[in-house]
Amino acid sequence: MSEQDKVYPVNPDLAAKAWIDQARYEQMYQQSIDDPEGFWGEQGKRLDWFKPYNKVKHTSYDPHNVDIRWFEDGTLNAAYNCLDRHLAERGDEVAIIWEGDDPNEDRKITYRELHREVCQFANGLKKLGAKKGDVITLYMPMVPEAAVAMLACARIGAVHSVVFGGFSPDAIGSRIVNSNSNIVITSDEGLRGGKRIPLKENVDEALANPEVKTVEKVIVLKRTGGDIDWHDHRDVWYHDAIAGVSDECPAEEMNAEDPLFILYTSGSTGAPKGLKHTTGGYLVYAAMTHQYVFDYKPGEVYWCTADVGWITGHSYIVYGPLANGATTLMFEGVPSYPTSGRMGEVCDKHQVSILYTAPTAVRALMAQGEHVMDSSKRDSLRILGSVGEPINPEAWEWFHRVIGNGRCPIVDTWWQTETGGILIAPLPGAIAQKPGSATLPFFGVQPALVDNEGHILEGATEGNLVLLDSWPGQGRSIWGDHDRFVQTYFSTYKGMYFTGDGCRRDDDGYYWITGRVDDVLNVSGHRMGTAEIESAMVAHPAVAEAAVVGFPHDIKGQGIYVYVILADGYEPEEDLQKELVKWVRKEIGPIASPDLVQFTPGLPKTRSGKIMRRILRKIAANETDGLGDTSTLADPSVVDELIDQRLNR
Ligand code: 6R9
Repeated sequence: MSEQDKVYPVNPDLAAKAWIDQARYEQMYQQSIDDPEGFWGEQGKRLDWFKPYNKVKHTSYDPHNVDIRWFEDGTLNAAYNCLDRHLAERGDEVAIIWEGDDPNEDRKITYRELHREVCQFANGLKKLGAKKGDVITLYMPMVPEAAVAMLACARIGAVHSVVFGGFSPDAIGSRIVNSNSNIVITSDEGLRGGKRIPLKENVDEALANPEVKTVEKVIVLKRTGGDIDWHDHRDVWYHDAIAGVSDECPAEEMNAEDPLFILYTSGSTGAPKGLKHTTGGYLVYAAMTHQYVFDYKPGEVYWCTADVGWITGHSYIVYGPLANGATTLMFEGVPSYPTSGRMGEVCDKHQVSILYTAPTAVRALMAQGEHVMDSSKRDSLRILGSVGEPINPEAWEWFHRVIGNGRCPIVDTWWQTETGGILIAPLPGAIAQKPGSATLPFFGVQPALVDNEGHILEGATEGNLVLLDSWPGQGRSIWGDHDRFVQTYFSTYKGMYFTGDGCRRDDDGYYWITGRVDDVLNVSGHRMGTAEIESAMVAHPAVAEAAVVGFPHDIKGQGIYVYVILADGYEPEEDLQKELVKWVRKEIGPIASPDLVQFTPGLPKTRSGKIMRRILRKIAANETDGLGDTSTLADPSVVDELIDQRLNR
C-alpha cells in the first residue's frame, strides 16, 4: 500500500462527543445543498442581529453580473457578536491568552476586559476623527492590541486593512494608496525571535512617498520603547489616544453586506488585490467553521499559529474564535525561539487543546529530528490542524506521531483569502483522514473539477478546482475594482468560481490539492505572485528582464528562483546576486527573498514572445530530462545554455 492510501479512521470516542459525526455530516451536507436558504437561514441565527434578516441568499456567478449577497436585509455588528453578547455568561472567562516572544512575558484577557479595551480604543479612534466607512490600515506585531484595533474598527463601522508586519514600506504605501486609508495603527517596534522589527520606521518611510497622500493620523503602540522618529502633527501614542476616554461605546449598526475588512493578496498578474469581505456572511461562516472543523468545545484553549496579517489570523485567531466565545491564544514570536521546542512548550504551558499550524512549521521541526519535541509532553492536545499549502504525507505522519503523540486527528484545511473560511477539511468526528488529502467539502460547499475548457469531470480524476455555488464567507469583490474580481475568478470558467488550484479526486471522492495552476507561488504558506517579484526585479537598474518560478524546497514547500537578463554594462557577479536579493526584500519584504538568482543571456520564448515558464520551472527543479515539447521555441539553444549554467544547489 502506498503512503497515500493510508487511512486514519475516525476515533469512535471522539465521534461520540463531537458536534458532528458521520451521519450528521451527511445529513447536514445534503440539506445544505438541497435547501441552502433553509440551511443558512438557520445557521445565521448563531449570531445576534440588531435587525433580523428575511432574505438569506442572493448570489449570481454570471460573469455579466457577479453579485454575492447573504442575509442582505439584516443588521448587526461584528464586535458586538465577538464581545458584548458573551458578557452575561462568560464575561470573566479568558478571551485572549497572549504569549510573548520572551517566554517570561504573557497576559490573559477576559471577555469583559477585552470588551472594555475595544470600547475605549473605539472611542479613541472616533476622537481622532475616524468614522464609519473609513479604511484604517494596521501594521502591527502579534500583540493583543492588534485584535483590539481590528475589533474597535468593526465596532465603529470602519474597515480594517491589515498589512502583514513582514511587508516593506513600498508594500504598505501601495496598499494605503489603493484603499485611500486615512489612519494607520502601528507599533514602535515588533519583537520576533529576539529581533526588533522597525514597524514605525517602515510606516514613516511609506508615508514619506509623495504618492501616499491620504493618511492624517498614525497611532503608535509602545511595545519595545525603542527609539523612533516622531511627527507631532500626525503621530499619536496609543496610550494617549485612550487616556481619559470613556470605555462605553455603542456598536454601530451595520448592514450584513457592509464591508468588515479588506485584505490584500497576491494573484498571477499585477499588484496585490484588496479582497473585500463583508460583515454578516463572513462572521456566520468563520464562527461555524471554527466550531465544527476544530470541534471546538467551550473552555478549551485553541491556538492558531498564523499572523493576524493573513486571512488565517483574521478568521481563526480573531473573528471565528471570539464569535464563539472561545479562548484564543495569540503568539508574538516564532516556533524556534528561544528553543527549538518552543511550540510544544507553549502547548504545555497553556494547556492547548487545538493546535492549528502550517506544514512549513512542521517540516522545519521535523528537519531537527525526533528529539526536538522532548522538552514538552503535549498531553493536552486533542485536535491538530494544517493550513496554507499542501501537506506532504511524510510531514503529516510526523505531525501526527511526534507532535500529536499519535492520538490527535489532523484537519488539513483547504481554503483561500478569497473564501473567508475553510472550504474543504475532514471534520474530526465525521471524516476519516488520509495523509495529504483535505478530504471532503464543508456544508454548502460544492467543489468540482474541470478540464481546461471548463467541462466538469466526473469520478476519480484530476483537473482545475472550481466551486459551483456561493457560501456566506465568500469575498464579495476586489476593493475599488469589481471588474478585476469578475475577470480573475469568474471568467475562466463561465458560471463557476475558479480557485487557481489544481486538484485530484480519488475513488472515495476525497480531494487532494496539487498546488497552484497559475503563476502564484506558495512559499512557506505565503502567497507570492511571480509577476510582483518580476516587476520588483526589473525596477533595479541592472536588470533588463526577469522571470520568476517556484522550485521544490524541503522546508518552504516552494522556493523562489529568479532568472535575470542583465542590462548593458553589468557583469554577472556574486555581489550583484546578493544585491538583487536585498533589493526584492526592500521592494516587497523579506518573505519575497529569492532563494536563487541565475544570470542568463536569454529566456526561452515562443515565437510570439511569451516566456515558457513550464521550461523554466523544470530547469529550476532539476528535471531537465523531461522538458516536453520545445518545438515552439523561437531559439532552442537558449535552453541548453540555461541548463549548462543552472545553479548548483
Ligand atoms: C488560507 C490560506 C491560498 C492558497 C490556496 C492553495 C494553498 C491553502 C491549503 C492549500 C493545499 C491546503 N492552500 N491551504 N493547499 N492544502 N490545506 O492559506 O489563504 O494565503 O490566500 O492562500 O494556499 O494553493 O489557493 P491564502
